[in-house]
Amino acid sequence: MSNTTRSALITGITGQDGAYLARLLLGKGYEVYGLAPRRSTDTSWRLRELGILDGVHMIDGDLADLSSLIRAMETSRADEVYNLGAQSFVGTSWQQPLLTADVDGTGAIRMLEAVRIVNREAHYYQASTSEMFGLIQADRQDENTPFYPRSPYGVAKVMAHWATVNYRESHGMHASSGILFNHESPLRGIEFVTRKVTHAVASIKLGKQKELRLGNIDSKRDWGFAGDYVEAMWLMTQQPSPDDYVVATGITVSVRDMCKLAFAHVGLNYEDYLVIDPKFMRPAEVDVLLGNPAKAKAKLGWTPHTPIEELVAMMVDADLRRLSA
Ligand code: NAP
Ligand code: F7E
Repeated sequence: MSNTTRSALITGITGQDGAYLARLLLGKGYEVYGLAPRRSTDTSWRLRELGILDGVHMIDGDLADLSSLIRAMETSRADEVYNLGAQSFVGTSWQQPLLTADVDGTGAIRMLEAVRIVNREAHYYQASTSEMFGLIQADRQDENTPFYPRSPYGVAKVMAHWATVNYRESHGMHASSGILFNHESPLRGIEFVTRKVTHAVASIKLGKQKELRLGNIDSKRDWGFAGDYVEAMWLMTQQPSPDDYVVATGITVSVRDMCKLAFAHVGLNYEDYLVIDPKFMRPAEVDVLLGNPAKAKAKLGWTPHTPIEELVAMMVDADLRRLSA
């Protein structure tokens, strides 16, 4: 590695955002290291799909294990650390609240400690979330809106967010928190509602599936494209000072309307296939999220480029391609 090549460590590199961020950083000439927990099956399909698996250095490690994070910092000699690793599925957080708290909450503190111990000059990004707003305390949520998390996931992420602020204020670290609203892509996990819908639409269109079972279709989300959102992460670590930023589109759409768009893209009517199944209802719901990204626009110069119609079409087309292959 030359003296001028910057190095980045990404936890959660095998996830949706990790894959897009790795591609972005490789394109900018970074040496990219990815921390990934040991699994019994191959989890690198997203990196493979983006054609970047051979370009990244994979490091065995887990947010539950501080020693592995210290080793990852030493091996990567990272100038920038992006903490994206998490148990990120809200529904599962009620089934595994302690694991979620440990990985998503305490895990962020472990990563911050590893940065502080090995190289406190490294710039740190924390993957915070609109789920922290939960039972919303303002119609449009921004950096000053109080948090009211509604799930064990949201609770754990509030802890990680405040830990990030605290390391900034206590240790003078360049630690930023990106409060990202829902962002999706063809690389989204199939358990999340957008991808569950686009996969089902493709499958129904190809005659492989008859119906789609969902829970609460009246909830509303501010949905953007993950490829746009990783740019905001990078912009945060490039700033002279660390800060917190809301990253969103400023438009909210119901699950029902998102379904309508996805089915309409292949010439079908969602009402002919949708079945409401209480199995997919949550113990406590986040009814509506709507972000105000004014600060990210003004200070980072960041704007989203992908309207929901384009995003849903991209996802349905990708699922059609995969299922036809
Ligand atoms: P994702 O696709 O679920 O990816 C999560 C990543 O974390 C995976 O690579 C996963 O590896 C890894 N991971 C899980 N447990 C771990 C552990 N104990 N130690 C280290 N890594 C672990 O999530 P995403 O959508 O890319 O989201 C990235 C981050 O942004 C997450 O922190 C998420 O909570 C947050 N976020 C996401 C959104 C969104 O809308 N996508 C919005 C706001 C914030 P395995 O696959 O092997 O488990
Ligand atoms: O649910 C409703 C569900 O699981 C969206 C994560 O990336 O974004 C994500 O969390 C909405 C909810 O995402 C089904 O009840 C209805 O109201 O796609 P989701 P999420 O919970 O908003 C935030 C910002 C994160 O940080 C998280 O990591 O859709 N819904 N029926 C359903 N949801 C799912 N998954 N499955 C259904 O059948």
